[in-house]
Amino acid sequence: MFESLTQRLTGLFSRLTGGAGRLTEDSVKEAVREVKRALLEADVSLEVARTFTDAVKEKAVGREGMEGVTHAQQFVKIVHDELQALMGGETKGIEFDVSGTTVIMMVGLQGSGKTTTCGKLALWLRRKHKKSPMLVAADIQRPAAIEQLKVLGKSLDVPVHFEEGGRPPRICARAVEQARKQGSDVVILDTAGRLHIDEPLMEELAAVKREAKPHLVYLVADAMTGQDAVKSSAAFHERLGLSGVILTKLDGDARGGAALSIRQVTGCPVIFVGVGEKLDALDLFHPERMAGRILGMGDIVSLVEEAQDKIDKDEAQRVAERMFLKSFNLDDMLMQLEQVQKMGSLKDLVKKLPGQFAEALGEQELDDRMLARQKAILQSMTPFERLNPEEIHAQRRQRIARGSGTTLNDVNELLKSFKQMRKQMKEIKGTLMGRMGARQMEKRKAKILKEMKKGRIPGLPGM
Ligand SMILES: Nc1nc2c(ncn2[C@@H]2O[C@H](COP(=O)(O)OP(=O)(O)O)[C@@H](O)[C@H]2O)c(=O)[nH]1
Ligand SMILES: [Mg+2]
Repeated sequence: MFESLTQRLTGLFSRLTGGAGRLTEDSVKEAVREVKRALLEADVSLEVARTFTDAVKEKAVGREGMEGVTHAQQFVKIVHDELQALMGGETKGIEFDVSGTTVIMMVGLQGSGKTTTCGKLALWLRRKHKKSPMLVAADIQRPAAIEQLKVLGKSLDVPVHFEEGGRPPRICARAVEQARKQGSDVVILDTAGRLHIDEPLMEELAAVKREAKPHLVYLVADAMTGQDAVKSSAAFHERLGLSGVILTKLDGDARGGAALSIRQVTGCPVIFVGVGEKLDALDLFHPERMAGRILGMGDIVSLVEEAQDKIDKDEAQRVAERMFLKSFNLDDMLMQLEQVQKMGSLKDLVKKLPGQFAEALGEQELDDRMLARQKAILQSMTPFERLNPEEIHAQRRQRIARGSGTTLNDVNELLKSFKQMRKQMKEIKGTLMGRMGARQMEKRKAKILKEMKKGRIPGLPGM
């Protein structure tokens, strides 16, 4: 269904990937033009295509490079994410009514696949949600329509409510009553359609909505009709307030433009797609999967995601390094301790650190009680002492130990590790300023990590 779009974009991206790798403003321009052309070919309206490509362009131009990812691959990822957003972002599914009986009204033009989809939906609800649905024949203009639904109900073993004569709104309201009595938890109303939208049809549907009070109103639209499906969705939505759209016949040679534009144009999400004539050919609509299918480049998307992940980790590391650059005193140490405690147990905190830090620390070696002890020692110091650690001589240490309920040895240990940490931070600072190689940086970091492992607290990342 999205074949032409997929092929075009895939071709475009392979060309980009084969290039020098750098995505200049000019190459973005060209790529964006290609995307727009592909969208128009898929029968997306000019306006939607323009809005879409503008968003892509804005996100792509000036994007910084990532290690291990070409600019073309980044561009694919941007297009992917924008496609997903265009189609509504998340899979919506069905929300059932708390009353226990959910009434779903199906509307749509004649031949769109309404009646077939009523049957498919009944089957889907029974299979996925263990529901006992009831079908209601509300299309009474054509006797064949009632018969079609009856046959469908029989083949699925689903009860069908029908009445000879009478007004559709009353029939539907009575059916809902009946369903509540007999314990059908979903009622699906198969309403009449016309070849074109006209006022009498809209009047009738509005009356059904008023009297049967459906919880959900789904428009069934034929994807093969492309932009016409989008236009009729907008018209039905304006008049009836749709909960969502079911796009049928996506298995055919539909160019897929409708699936791309309906959300953008009507504000209504696509909920299901029909992908065949058989009764099990109904799927929830997954914008993300659809975006992946359109691009046919799932691997690239995950590759870029991984790279992004790595960048986030690098950022956390940079924050840690920035911490090391400060001139470090006991007040800082106390503040960090308090932050650690505020953030919950140290074990939880470690889980949030980049893998490298977490590994080096080793969960079992962390001791929250030690934190509490160190905090008590620091709090028993005077502000002067915390700012001037070298002034904390023997007598003061005794006092601090007494005041914090610890031993002299504990106080000595804390001051020793503080001094070590400060020394290392000075070294790191020198390293950074002297622009030493990455390997040496790694060594310093490993040393600090070793300190952390012993329960001493240099600047933890993210604080
Ligand atoms: N290929 C395909 N055909 C479908 C799909 N949904 C419905 N149809 C066919 O579309 C035609 C009209 O369907 P019907 O349910 O009678 O439409 P209604 O007039 O809206 O009730 C029938 O031949 C169906 O088999 C679909 O998802 N894929
Ligand atoms: Mg029908």
